[in-house]
Amino acid sequence: MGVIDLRSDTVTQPTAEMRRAMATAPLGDDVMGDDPTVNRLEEIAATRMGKEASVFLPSGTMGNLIGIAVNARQGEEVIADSESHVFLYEGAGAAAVTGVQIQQVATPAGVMSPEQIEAAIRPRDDFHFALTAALFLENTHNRHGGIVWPLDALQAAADTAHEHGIRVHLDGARIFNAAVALGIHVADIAAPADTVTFCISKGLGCPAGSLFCGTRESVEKARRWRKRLGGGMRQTGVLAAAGLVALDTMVDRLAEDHANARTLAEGLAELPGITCDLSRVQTNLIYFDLARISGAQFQEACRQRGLLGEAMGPRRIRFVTHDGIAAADIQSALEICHEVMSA
Ligand code: TLP
Repeated sequence: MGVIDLRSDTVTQPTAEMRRAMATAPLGDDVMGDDPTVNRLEEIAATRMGKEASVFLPSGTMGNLIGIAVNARQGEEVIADSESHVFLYEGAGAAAVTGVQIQQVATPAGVMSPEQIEAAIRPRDDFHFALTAALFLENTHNRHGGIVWPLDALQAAADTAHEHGIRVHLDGARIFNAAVALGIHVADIAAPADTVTFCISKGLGCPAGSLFCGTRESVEKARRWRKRLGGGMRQTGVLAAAGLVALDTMVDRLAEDHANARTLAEGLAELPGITCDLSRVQTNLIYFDLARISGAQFQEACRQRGLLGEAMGPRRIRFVTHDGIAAADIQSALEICHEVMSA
């Protein structure tokens, strides 16, 4: 029996069509601007996001770091959710590389209100404070359960920042999941933000890559930062080719991942010793809490039975659905979890 890997949507394998495109893509030296496949992906990504330009990056982490570097200067501050990826999971890049401080704002469910943003903005006329340069938002919000920002809340948050002369960066690692969940165009979600990054290496199934999108000026700055960070790659059309296929063929099918996640979450919520807030299961992530055993014990007991998940806290587990997971796998996963919780 094969392993059911629900650790992340980053474990997805490129599809046969991607592999064919990767094998035959026209290539060039992208640092010189010569890779036609990268250039095409950057053009299409920018259009999809409704922005002037975009630049292809190795990872979402670099995208967020560049989001900080482009939107804030050394000694300034950005506001971000206390559960955000940029704050928790990026090796303190903001502090270590850009000299920018992150002010954390705790939100009940991943959606920051205009009042919270206003309260977090530092007074400009008092030199005790760092200058607030940017607001970082995450959609879908990973640690808050893959929740989708309601569009009006996103707009209100960005409006509040802009009214105070503060820029907005959107970590849209899973922005296509948000668009599919809301049934709207992805550009409508990107619109309130000045800069946005999205990943092709997660639910869209590519081996690697993220795109940073914004005005031509922001993207030019981003290109300089990419080089500085050692992210200037050469014949990267091999990766961009997969991205082009992903944008054509892998977006609509995210609805399947969402349906599988829903089935899985509903089944988990019925198991003894498991609590799962179903209201937060809006896309392909499922977080749940364990009453009797630790996350590490649960993870190990599942692993021994061929089911992989991630412990995200002492008693918290995350499962992620993706292209490599079929409806039948969801039933098998539920049987394994039932067995583990009954043992
Ligand atoms: N998230 C990964 C882990 O790092 C936790 C995952 O498995 O979910 N923004 C968000 C919202 C993300 O979830 C991630 C990756 C990133 C940025 C970083 O992307 P990469 O992994 O390409 O650097």
